[in-house]
Amino acid sequence: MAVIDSISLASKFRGCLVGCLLGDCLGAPYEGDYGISKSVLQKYFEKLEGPYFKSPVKQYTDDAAMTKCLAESLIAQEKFDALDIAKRFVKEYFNNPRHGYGQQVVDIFHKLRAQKFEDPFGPAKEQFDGSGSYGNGGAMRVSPLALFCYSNYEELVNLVRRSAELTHTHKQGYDGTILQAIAVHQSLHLDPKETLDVHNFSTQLIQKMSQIEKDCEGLGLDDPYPYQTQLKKMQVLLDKKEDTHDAEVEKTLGTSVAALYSVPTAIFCFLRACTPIPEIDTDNPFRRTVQYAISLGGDTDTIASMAGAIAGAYYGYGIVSENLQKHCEATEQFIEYADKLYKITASK
Ligand code: RVK
Ligand code: MG
Ligand code: MG
Repeated sequence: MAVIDSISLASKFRGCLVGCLLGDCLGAPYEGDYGISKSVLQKYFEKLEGPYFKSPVKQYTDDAAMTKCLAESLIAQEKFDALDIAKRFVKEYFNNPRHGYGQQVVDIFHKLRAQKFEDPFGPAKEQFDGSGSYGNGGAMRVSPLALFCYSNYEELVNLVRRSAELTHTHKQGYDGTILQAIAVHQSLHLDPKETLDVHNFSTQLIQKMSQIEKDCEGLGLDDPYPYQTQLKKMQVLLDKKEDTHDAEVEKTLGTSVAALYSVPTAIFCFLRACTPIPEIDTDNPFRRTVQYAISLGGDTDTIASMAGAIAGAYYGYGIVSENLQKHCEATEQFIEYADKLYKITASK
């Protein structure tokens, strides 16, 4: 297994899952807000970061709850087992239905339980009159699978799509999940001690998505390549000399629960935050990523969680402030998942 020169891969695995959890926990209080004041957010982070830990601990939402299910299944089965994952989603939901799940996805959990898991992929196909969900629920939970498939890109693409299809059968739903997983995967393979080539990172994503989106060629769709379109818009924003206003980011990339208007936004947050951002006062690019993602408003828990997972996979666990971690419910549990997934992946 390849080892990143200056940082251990085990640290990157931890960074990814802790980043995912932290973005969810810290972003959740702002979910659905718009025009969030940068100075209020600065104070929020300063208070959380210390120097001393002060309670309360922030609760996670559906994003981390479903990530947990996926991690636990991969660890228990040591393989991708769709039926086992579906059962864990359902059990987790009925144990704690108040985790702020997407409005429609809960129908699937009820149907899966009613049909006794006869066809784990069946109920998702019936969502939205058969068109399937294009929400970001597949993408928000995918990190453990990106870790599990560290050494096998082909397997990653195939398994990630199947993992999404348990709840999201709309092409934009599962392609957004694939894009998020590819972004995490690319981050895992890069050395954070070398300067991040932002343009190359996004160009590689566009190239990979051209393979994923090619099955819509010739179907007469308005835009058969929606993710490539969004990623190209993202590149234009990143290449701009002057600073991009938040309103322009929100208008161009989006901050909604739709995967198409949130996954590229999360990737943008990671890439933009590797250099300083006005009104975000921190030297720590991981914290900057999460703080910036929340500042854009809208689906803050999910965008911060996805951006946090990509950033954590790039920088590694050592960059994540201890006090920020202490403010998140289940940090220890997520570290344990990362370590177990690393062991499984390293032995494959
Ligand atoms: C609340 C029309 C569609 C659609 C389609 C819209 C949590 C619906 C997490 C739906 C995440 C919403 C988020 C979410 C994750 C999707 N036609 N509208 N074909 N497909 N929508 O229910 O797991 O926060 O308005 O499948 O993807 O923190 O209610 O759930 O932010 O997207 O929810 O889609 O949601 P769902 P999800
Ligand atoms: Mg949530
Ligand atoms: Mg959300």
